[in-house]
Amino acid sequence: MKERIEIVEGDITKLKVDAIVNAANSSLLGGGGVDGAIHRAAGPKLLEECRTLGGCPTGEAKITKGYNLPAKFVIHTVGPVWCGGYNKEDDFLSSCYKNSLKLASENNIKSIAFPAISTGVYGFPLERATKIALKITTDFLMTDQTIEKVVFVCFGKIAYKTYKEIYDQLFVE
Ligand code: AR6
Repeated sequence: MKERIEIVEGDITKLKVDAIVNAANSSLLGGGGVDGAIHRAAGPKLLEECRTLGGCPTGEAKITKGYNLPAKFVIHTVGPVWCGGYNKEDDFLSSCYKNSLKLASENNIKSIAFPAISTGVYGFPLERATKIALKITTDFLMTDQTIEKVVFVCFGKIAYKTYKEIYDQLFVE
Protein backbone atom coordinates (compact mmCIF):
# COMPACT_ATOMS: atom_id res chain seq x y z
CA MET A 1 0.00 0.00 0.00
CA LYS A 2 2.74 2.45 1.01
CA GLU A 3 4.39 2.26 -2.41
CA ARG A 4 1.12 3.15 -4.14
CA ILE A 5 0.89 6.52 -2.33
CA GLU A 6 3.37 9.32 -2.92
CA ILE A 7 3.58 12.78 -1.38
CA VAL A 8 5.37 15.52 -3.31
CA GLU A 9 5.70 19.28 -3.07
CA GLY A 10 5.05 21.24 -6.24
CA ASP A 11 2.66 22.42 -8.93
CA ILE A 12 0.08 19.81 -9.96
CA THR A 13 -0.14 21.21 -13.52
CA LYS A 14 3.40 19.97 -14.21
CA LEU A 15 2.71 16.34 -13.35
CA LYS A 16 2.88 13.67 -16.02
CA VAL A 17 0.25 11.30 -14.66
CA ASP A 18 -2.84 9.82 -16.31
CA ALA A 19 -5.12 12.23 -14.45
CA ILE A 20 -4.89 15.26 -12.20
CA VAL A 21 -7.78 16.25 -9.94
CA ASN A 22 -9.10 19.79 -9.99
CA ALA A 23 -10.55 21.45 -6.87
CA ALA A 24 -13.29 23.19 -8.85
CA ASN A 25 -16.50 25.02 -7.99
CA SER A 26 -19.95 23.75 -8.93
CA SER A 27 -20.11 25.78 -12.16
CA LEU A 28 -17.00 23.96 -13.49
CA LEU A 29 -16.27 27.15 -15.39
CA GLY A 30 -12.95 27.96 -13.78
CA GLY A 31 -11.85 30.09 -10.84
CA GLY A 32 -8.74 30.93 -8.83
CA GLY A 33 -6.26 28.72 -6.98
CA VAL A 34 -5.49 25.33 -8.44
CA ASP A 35 -8.55 25.58 -10.72
CA GLY A 36 -7.18 28.73 -12.37
CA ALA A 37 -3.72 27.18 -12.73
CA ILE A 38 -5.16 24.04 -14.37
CA HIS A 39 -7.27 26.03 -16.84
CA ARG A 40 -4.31 28.27 -17.74
CA ALA A 41 -2.02 25.31 -18.35
CA ALA A 42 -4.61 23.21 -20.22
CA GLY A 43 -5.68 26.03 -22.56
CA PRO A 44 -9.13 27.25 -23.67
CA LYS A 45 -10.34 23.86 -24.96
CA LEU A 46 -10.70 22.69 -21.37
CA LEU A 47 -13.24 25.42 -20.63
CA GLU A 48 -15.05 24.56 -23.86
CA GLU A 49 -15.46 20.95 -22.74
CA CYS A 50 -16.40 22.02 -19.19
CA ARG A 51 -19.25 24.13 -20.60
CA THR A 52 -20.88 20.94 -21.94
CA LEU A 53 -20.95 19.24 -18.51
CA GLY A 54 -23.71 21.26 -16.84
CA GLY A 55 -21.80 21.87 -13.61
CA CYS A 56 -21.14 19.44 -10.75
CA PRO A 57 -22.71 19.15 -7.28
CA THR A 58 -20.51 19.27 -4.16
CA GLY A 59 -18.87 15.90 -3.46
CA GLU A 60 -19.26 14.60 -7.01
CA ALA A 61 -16.74 14.37 -9.86
CA LYS A 62 -16.64 14.70 -13.66
CA ILE A 63 -13.90 13.89 -16.16
CA THR A 64 -12.50 15.79 -19.16
CA LYS A 65 -9.46 15.55 -21.35
CA GLY A 66 -6.24 17.29 -20.26
CA TYR A 67 -5.54 19.18 -23.52
CA ASN A 68 -2.17 21.02 -23.19
CA LEU A 69 -1.44 19.52 -19.76
CA PRO A 70 1.07 16.69 -19.42
CA ALA A 71 -1.80 14.74 -17.78
CA LYS A 72 -4.19 12.97 -20.18
CA PHE A 73 -7.31 13.68 -18.10
CA VAL A 74 -8.64 16.14 -15.55
CA ILE A 75 -11.08 14.92 -12.92
CA HIS A 76 -13.04 17.89 -11.64
CA THR A 77 -14.48 17.58 -8.15
CA VAL A 78 -16.20 20.15 -5.97
CA GLY A 79 -15.13 20.29 -2.36
CA PRO A 80 -17.27 21.66 0.49
CA VAL A 81 -16.94 25.20 1.78
CA TRP A 82 -15.87 24.97 5.45
CA CYS A 83 -18.68 26.16 7.73
CA GLY A 84 -17.21 25.23 11.11
CA GLY A 85 -17.85 21.52 10.64
CA TYR A 86 -21.64 21.77 11.04
CA ASN A 87 -22.55 21.19 7.41
CA LYS A 88 -21.37 17.60 6.77
CA GLU A 89 -18.10 18.96 5.39
CA ASP A 90 -16.21 15.77 6.34
CA ASP A 91 -18.71 13.62 4.43
CA PHE A 92 -18.64 15.84 1.37
CA LEU A 93 -14.84 15.90 1.31
CA SER A 94 -14.75 12.09 1.68
CA SER A 95 -17.13 11.84 -1.27
CA CYS A 96 -14.82 14.03 -3.39
CA TYR A 97 -11.95 11.57 -2.91
CA LYS A 98 -14.15 8.46 -3.27
CA ASN A 99 -15.93 9.66 -6.40
CA SER A 100 -12.72 10.93 -8.05
CA LEU A 101 -10.98 7.59 -7.43
CA LYS A 102 -14.03 5.64 -8.63
CA LEU A 103 -14.19 7.69 -11.84
CA ALA A 104 -10.46 7.21 -12.38
CA SER A 105 -10.71 3.46 -11.95
CA GLU A 106 -13.71 3.26 -14.31
CA ASN A 107 -11.62 5.08 -16.94
CA ASN A 108 -8.69 2.71 -16.49
CA ILE A 109 -6.48 5.44 -15.04
CA LYS A 110 -3.33 4.02 -13.49
CA SER A 111 -1.85 7.18 -11.95
CA ILE A 112 -3.70 10.10 -10.41
CA ALA A 113 -2.62 13.26 -8.58
CA PHE A 114 -4.69 15.19 -6.03
CA PRO A 115 -4.34 18.72 -4.68
CA ALA A 116 -5.46 19.41 -1.10
CA ILE A 117 -9.14 19.84 -2.02
CA SER A 118 -11.07 22.57 -0.11
CA THR A 119 -8.04 23.71 1.92
CA GLY A 120 -7.50 26.98 0.03
CA VAL A 121 -10.31 29.43 -0.71
CA TYR A 122 -12.88 27.01 0.78
CA GLY A 123 -11.14 27.13 4.18
CA PHE A 124 -11.22 23.45 5.26
CA PRO A 125 -8.62 22.93 8.05
CA LEU A 126 -5.55 21.36 6.45
CA GLU A 127 -4.81 18.65 9.02
CA ARG A 128 -8.41 17.46 9.16
CA ALA A 129 -8.62 17.43 5.35
CA THR A 130 -5.33 15.55 5.05
CA LYS A 131 -6.54 12.78 7.40
CA ILE A 132 -9.64 12.36 5.26
CA ALA A 133 -7.67 12.38 1.99
CA LEU A 134 -5.23 9.69 3.16
CA LYS A 135 -7.80 7.51 4.93
CA ILE A 136 -10.30 7.44 2.07
CA THR A 137 -7.53 6.80 -0.46
CA THR A 138 -6.00 3.88 1.44
CA ASP A 139 -9.44 2.34 1.98
CA PHE A 140 -10.20 2.69 -1.73
CA LEU A 141 -6.87 1.25 -2.90
CA MET A 142 -7.41 -1.83 -0.73
CA THR A 143 -10.39 -2.79 -2.86
CA ASP A 144 -9.13 -1.52 -6.24
CA GLN A 145 -6.47 -3.03 -8.47
CA THR A 146 -6.65 -0.57 -11.39
CA ILE A 147 -5.04 2.49 -9.83
CA GLU A 148 -1.34 1.86 -9.31
CA LYS A 149 -0.23 5.23 -7.97
CA VAL A 150 -1.85 8.13 -6.12
CA VAL A 151 0.22 11.29 -5.77
CA PHE A 152 -0.69 14.00 -3.26
CA VAL A 153 0.67 17.29 -4.51
CA CYS A 154 1.36 19.76 -1.72
CA PHE A 155 1.56 23.42 -2.61
CA GLY A 156 4.21 24.70 -0.20
CA LYS A 157 6.22 23.42 2.74
CA ILE A 158 3.47 23.55 5.37
CA ALA A 159 1.14 21.33 3.38
CA TYR A 160 4.01 18.94 2.56
CA LYS A 161 4.99 18.61 6.24
CA THR A 162 1.36 18.03 7.28
CA TYR A 163 0.84 15.30 4.67
CA LYS A 164 4.13 13.58 5.60
CA GLU A 165 3.30 13.55 9.31
CA ILE A 166 -0.19 12.15 8.86
CA TYR A 167 1.05 9.61 6.30
CA ASP A 168 3.70 8.38 8.78
CA GLN A 169 1.07 8.09 11.54
CA LEU A 170 -1.24 6.14 9.26
CA PHE A 171 1.42 3.64 8.23
CA VAL A 172 3.04 3.16 11.63
CA GLU A 173 3.20 -0.54 12.36
N1 AR6 B 1 -0.73 22.83 -7.62
C1 AR6 B 1 -1.08 22.16 -6.50
N2 AR6 B 1 -1.82 22.71 -5.50
C2 AR6 B 1 -2.20 24.00 -5.65
C3 AR6 B 1 -1.88 24.77 -6.78
C4 AR6 B 1 -1.11 24.13 -7.80
N3 AR6 B 1 -0.76 24.78 -8.92
N4 AR6 B 1 -2.42 26.02 -6.62
C5 AR6 B 1 -3.04 26.02 -5.43
N5 AR6 B 1 -2.91 24.81 -4.83
P1 AR6 B 1 -7.94 26.14 -3.85
P2 AR6 B 1 -10.48 25.07 -2.78
C6 AR6 B 1 -3.42 24.34 -3.53
O1 AR6 B 1 -8.22 27.50 -3.27
O2 AR6 B 1 -10.09 25.46 -1.40
C7 AR6 B 1 -11.24 28.06 -6.90
O3 AR6 B 1 -11.44 29.40 -7.22
C8 AR6 B 1 -3.74 25.37 -2.46
O4 AR6 B 1 -2.58 25.76 -1.77
O5 AR6 B 1 -7.39 26.08 -5.23
O6 AR6 B 1 -11.03 23.70 -3.01
C9 AR6 B 1 -12.36 27.16 -7.40
O7 AR6 B 1 -12.89 27.60 -8.63
C10 AR6 B 1 -4.68 24.57 -1.57
O8 AR6 B 1 -3.93 23.76 -0.67
O9 AR6 B 1 -9.29 25.22 -3.85
C11 AR6 B 1 -13.36 27.23 -6.30
O10 AR6 B 1 -14.17 28.37 -6.40
C12 AR6 B 1 -5.38 23.63 -2.54
O11 AR6 B 1 -4.65 23.70 -3.77
C13 AR6 B 1 -12.50 27.34 -5.06
O12 AR6 B 1 -11.27 27.93 -5.49
C14 AR6 B 1 -6.83 24.00 -2.80
O13 AR6 B 1 -6.98 25.40 -2.85
C15 AR6 B 1 -12.18 25.98 -4.48
O14 AR6 B 1 -11.51 26.15 -3.27
